Amino acid sequence: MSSIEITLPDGSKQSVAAGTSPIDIARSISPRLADAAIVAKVDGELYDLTRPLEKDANVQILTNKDPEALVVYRHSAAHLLAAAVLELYPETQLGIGPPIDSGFYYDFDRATPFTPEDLQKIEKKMWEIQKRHLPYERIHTRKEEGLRKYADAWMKCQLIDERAGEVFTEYTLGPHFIDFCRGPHVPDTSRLKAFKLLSIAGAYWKGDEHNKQLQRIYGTAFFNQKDLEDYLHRIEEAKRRDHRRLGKELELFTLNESVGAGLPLWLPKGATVRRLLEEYILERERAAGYQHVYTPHLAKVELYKRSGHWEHYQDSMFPPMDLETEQMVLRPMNCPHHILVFESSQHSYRDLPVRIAELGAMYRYERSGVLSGLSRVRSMTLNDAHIFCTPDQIKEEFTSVMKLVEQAYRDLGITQYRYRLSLRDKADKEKYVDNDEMWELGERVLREAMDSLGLPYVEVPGEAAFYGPKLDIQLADVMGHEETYSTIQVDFHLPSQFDLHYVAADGKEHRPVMIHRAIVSTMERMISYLIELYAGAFPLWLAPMQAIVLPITDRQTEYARTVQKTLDAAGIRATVDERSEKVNLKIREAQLQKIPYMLVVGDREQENGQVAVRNRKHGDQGAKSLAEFIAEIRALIASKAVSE
Ligand code: TSB
Ligand code: ZN
Repeated sequence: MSSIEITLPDGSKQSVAAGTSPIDIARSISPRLADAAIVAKVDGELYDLTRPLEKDANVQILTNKDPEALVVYRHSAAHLLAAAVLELYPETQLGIGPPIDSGFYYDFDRATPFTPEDLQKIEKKMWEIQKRHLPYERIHTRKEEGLRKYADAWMKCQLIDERAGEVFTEYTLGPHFIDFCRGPHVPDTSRLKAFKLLSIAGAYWKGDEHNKQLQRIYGTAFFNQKDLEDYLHRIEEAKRRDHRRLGKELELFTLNESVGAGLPLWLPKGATVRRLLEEYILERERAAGYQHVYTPHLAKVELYKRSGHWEHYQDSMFPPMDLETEQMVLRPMNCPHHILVFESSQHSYRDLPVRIAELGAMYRYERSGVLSGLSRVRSMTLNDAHIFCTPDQIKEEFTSVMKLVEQAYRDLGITQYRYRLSLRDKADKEKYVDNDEMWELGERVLREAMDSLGLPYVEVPGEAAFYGPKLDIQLADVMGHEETYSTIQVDFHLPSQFDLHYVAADGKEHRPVMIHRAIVSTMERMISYLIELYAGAFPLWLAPMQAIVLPITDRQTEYARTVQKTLDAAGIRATVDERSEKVNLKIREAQLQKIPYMLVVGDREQENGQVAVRNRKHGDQGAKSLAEFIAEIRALIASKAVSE
């Protein structure tokens, strides 16, 4: 028998008989490795552990340490799901069943809808099959034979017809299951140690709404029970914190079909939180030397042709409105307007940096599939500013913007974030302005600024703005999904498009640099984050309602109103629950509304000018004079304490 040479990742070589499989090689290295092995990588391609090797190759054994192995593992779990479904409901036809980021799914065509009880039954059957140690067997089938064999299986036939070569591979699992599949898979079902079915949804065949609707069963799988439980816990937590749900429950915002997708309506309580955030950031900016302006939400198309938005950013813009003599367009960014503000007067080097700021409303045509509550919308208000400065002022400006960001995050209680240096994709001449020199300069400036602050960052190509690189600050939600919030962008392009200049010390005209920056992102995105961060229980200083007065009986209603008025006069947002309900019920409801302080007032409190204080987190705090309570809570508000 001929022999072949296997090269292992450490560079060592083995001579083995042709037809040896990766699992044999794993065994020869160590039995432990063979036990932990999930799949192999042969010359860069994923291989079943049992697939014979026919020629010299680089072989790597992947275990539960490799993310690529998890994908294979989940794909195998999807097959296990389908095998269980076929055993229970043999009339079912199979669609596709791939691994996905969060686990796997399988699409089924079956006249009777699956119920949640069916899901339990299927999962039980999966465990039964798992215990049978059934192998995932790879077989080769000729295309014509496949089409004949599967004449009754309409989806499989279509797939084979469209995708199969002369000969294609199939995988079997037990007597009932066989699927058109490229693989690879784990060697047998006993490898699958932790999985769970999660939900049932409708899905169109090939994602096309003109096609038949199938039933999609979602599940997830992990290498061990602990990882699975952590994940399930995170999903529960994500549901509990979901800002779309809490936004409704706490009456913060609403979305209405009559207005349109991605166009939120801020309800009074949400509007209060937003106004507090706006006032907060405006004050910080004012103190940091920003000048605030107001500019219109639309402009002539020509303005965006000049800026480059029309050429590079049109996909994200609403189409223009045709007027009699001109075309207007909703602005997707505020930069061109701020440039015109800068340009409205002459500037000498002594004026620089000029910092033009606005809570700027902007409109982006985000595709309907990506819209989500407040976090990705079509109408939004950005805490925006454009700094016009000399090249040697960039670093200092960058640093003070960073300080503003850090201060704001401290005050908002945001502690988990990552820095991303977002660069252009050099090959993409359509999305990014074509000017190598300018890009290299911008990137260098940002790198230097970050390095001198000693901050860690990851560089990601293809995420820059069309006009320049950005330093983005990324926050993750409970599921680990990251979005950009704060951003600082260096731009040499727009100043030249608008032929901006200032008079320098040498008496000549020089071109300023622009820094685009947003500290707390859009009000929409930041508030979606804060809702989830605090699960709706906003820190005292941001809470739409800070205290609620709860009279025990109608006898104290008058006193309760006086308490509320006194709080109001002290700048504390308070209300009275005047309903003739039991005080315990009122407390429960106030608790659900996540109001930081409940002030219970009965005869005794009324006589002594007191309130019995209950905190939403710590419960009963005892009776206090109203004046004492006010002094305490005002101190907490002023300190922007994030947990009272
Ligand atoms: C900072 N011209 C710059 C500005 O001067 C600009 O608009 N940059 S941006 O395109 O990156 O947008 C700024 C921030 O707005 C993003 O970092 C992101 O946090 C937020 N944002 C962008 N699109 C949306 C959206 N569809 N919904 C909610 N917030 C968004
Ligand atoms: Zn801008």
